[in-house]
Amino acid sequence: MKTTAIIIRNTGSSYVARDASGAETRCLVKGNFRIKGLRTTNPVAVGDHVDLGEPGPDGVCYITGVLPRRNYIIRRASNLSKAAHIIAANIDCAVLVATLAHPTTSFTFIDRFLATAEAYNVPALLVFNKIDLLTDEGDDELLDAVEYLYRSIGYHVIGVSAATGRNIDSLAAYLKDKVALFSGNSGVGKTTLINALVPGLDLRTGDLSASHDTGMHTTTFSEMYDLPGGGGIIDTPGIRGFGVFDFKREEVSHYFPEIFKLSKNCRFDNCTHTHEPGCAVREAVEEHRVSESRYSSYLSILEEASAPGADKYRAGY
Ligand SMILES: Nc1nc2c(ncn2[C@@H]2O[C@H](COP(=O)(O)OP(=O)(O)O)[C@@H](O)[C@H]2O)c(=O)[nH]1
Ligand SMILES: [Mg+2]
Ligand SMILES: [Zn+2]
Repeated sequence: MKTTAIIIRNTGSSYVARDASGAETRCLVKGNFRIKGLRTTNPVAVGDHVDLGEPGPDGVCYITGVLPRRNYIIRRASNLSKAAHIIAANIDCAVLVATLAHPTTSFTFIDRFLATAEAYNVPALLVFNKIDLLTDEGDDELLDAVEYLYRSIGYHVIGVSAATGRNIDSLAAYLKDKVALFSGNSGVGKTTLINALVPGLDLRTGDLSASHDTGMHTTTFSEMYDLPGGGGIIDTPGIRGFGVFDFKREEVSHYFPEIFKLSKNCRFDNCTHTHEPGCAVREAVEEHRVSESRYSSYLSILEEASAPGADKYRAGY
């Protein structure tokens, strides 16, 4: 008999899958489930729906097939490698945990995350944590302005405090029945938030050793935690960003929704919104209808996309 299950943990050589009854089984990969055109170091990832064969005498099953993925997020297997590592598959929501202070998340980092989510076609959620620390003069206005900026573009934004519990209920309501991937710089409170959302979990927080690695060479593996009301959170310890997506120069503007909308009014079809006459985007930046920080994030991704060799990961998309 064949069983379908979801991969909830990847421990390197083996996986843990959970079936519809909630039973967890350790399993191994049999065969090769490569994504066409993409060299990956792992054939199966957390979030994958898989077919399992009969368990052997030791209780271990073989994964005999991977169901088609709705989407997946990858990172480079290592800095120098051309191979990719699949971080997670079948994600409903990409959550960026950011902070306006202690530490400060840069707008470039936020915008790069949002553009990457657009490129992967995964809905994004912006969570500003540690709002209990916004006590300086002007802090409330800053939070309001940032929430207004991203909401006006169409993103969902929630300000929370994992420490005091403020707005954790709205976050839990939003995440209900979704599979959400949590990303963000170390120290922003991802683990504390996951603990607040999954009662009884008690993961270790404030781990300084993890904050020193770049996420490129670590052997930490993704794991999915069940939300009590349905759905799950995928935590990717040691991975700060949210996958890699190598943007094609002419497509960068497609991943900035407010810029993309305006670009229809540019004089030239192939306007890069950098120097061309009759550019509706630059006009909107000058008139403060597009935020300068968003425009400068756009320019920085555009510049990177124009660098030689920028397209070497695109084959699999
Ligand atoms: N004041 C305050 N501190 C927080 C909050 N959330 C997390 N922290 C603290 O921030 C530090 C880093 O949290 P952690 O969850 O380990 O961050 P991670 O690296 O993103 O997983 C810890 O000392 C937490 O206690 C919050 O909402 N308010
Ligand atoms: Mg953590
Ligand atoms: Zn333009």
